[in-house]
Amino acid sequence: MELLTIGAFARAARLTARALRLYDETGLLAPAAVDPDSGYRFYAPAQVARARLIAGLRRVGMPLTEIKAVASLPPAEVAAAVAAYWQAETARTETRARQVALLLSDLSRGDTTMSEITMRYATRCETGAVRDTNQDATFASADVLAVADGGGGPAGAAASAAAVGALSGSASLATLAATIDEIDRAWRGKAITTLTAIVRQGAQLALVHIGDTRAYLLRAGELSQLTHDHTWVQQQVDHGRLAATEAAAHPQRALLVRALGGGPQPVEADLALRTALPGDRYLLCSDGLSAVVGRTALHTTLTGNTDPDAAAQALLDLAFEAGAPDNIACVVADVVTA
Ligand SMILES: [Mn+2]
Repeated sequence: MELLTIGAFARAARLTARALRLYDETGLLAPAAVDPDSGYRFYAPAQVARARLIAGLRRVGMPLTEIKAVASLPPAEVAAAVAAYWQAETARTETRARQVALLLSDLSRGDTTMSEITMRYATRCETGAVRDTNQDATFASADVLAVADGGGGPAGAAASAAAVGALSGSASLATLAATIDEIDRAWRGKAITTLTAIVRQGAQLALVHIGDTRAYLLRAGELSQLTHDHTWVQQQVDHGRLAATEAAAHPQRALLVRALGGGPQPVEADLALRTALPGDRYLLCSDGLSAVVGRTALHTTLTGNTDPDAAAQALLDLAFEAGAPDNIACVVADVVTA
């Protein structure tokens, strides 16, 4: 068998002489012979197939150690090994793509902590003890939390379901205003609904609010009400015409001054941008909870139940203890590190 010079072999294998020297040094492909005087490498024609395989694996980016393992397999097993390598590589790429997206999102808002966070959440949505139908709606995922309280006739239930449903899809901070506008126009003249929702992008939260559903934040042991009721009585309180205690007992306390579908003008939503901190707990609820369960009881219950599901259930139980005169919806969500 006639041996080939490194140059002739390189041409046959479509490789460079430099690559062949590297494969020799790393033990991937040893020459068939080395001239003891000149040090010239010589290859056997039968080595071309292995050299081409190594070159092909290098082109797809396989590390040298893996190439060594694949190239020493029986020829029948090589294809399956390459397929398995590519499957694993694709999964790694997808993971990296998600991490890059998170990193870019952190960088774009100047956040240097770059912690990955997520939400642990629980929801309750019940008709209560007095009403015949449930016109409240909830939705929760790691990225969207929402409660809505429909009204204005039998279509109220459909309106609240549509409002939380519109956010449940592909809600993003960029499209939030357009989504709100669409719901508002779709329901004008048909039914109205409140909406209090949080849309998360990384550690950035957008809180959007219309009506008398509420958002509360439990942070470092303190409970804050983040939303301002869009009710006629709250407006009277704001204008100094009514005391807060009178508002709570007022016969018109449920009268809304802003609601989705309320028209004729496009609705004005309150929007707040917040930062999600691990340890934060959000409560979103309808007036069926906040009107009958006082702030102190909310605070105690949220503090006393570590698990979101236990907290949501305890809040629901309190509403029932208070007679559950209205539909009750709540979402309890904890910000946690992923
Ligand atoms: Mn209600």
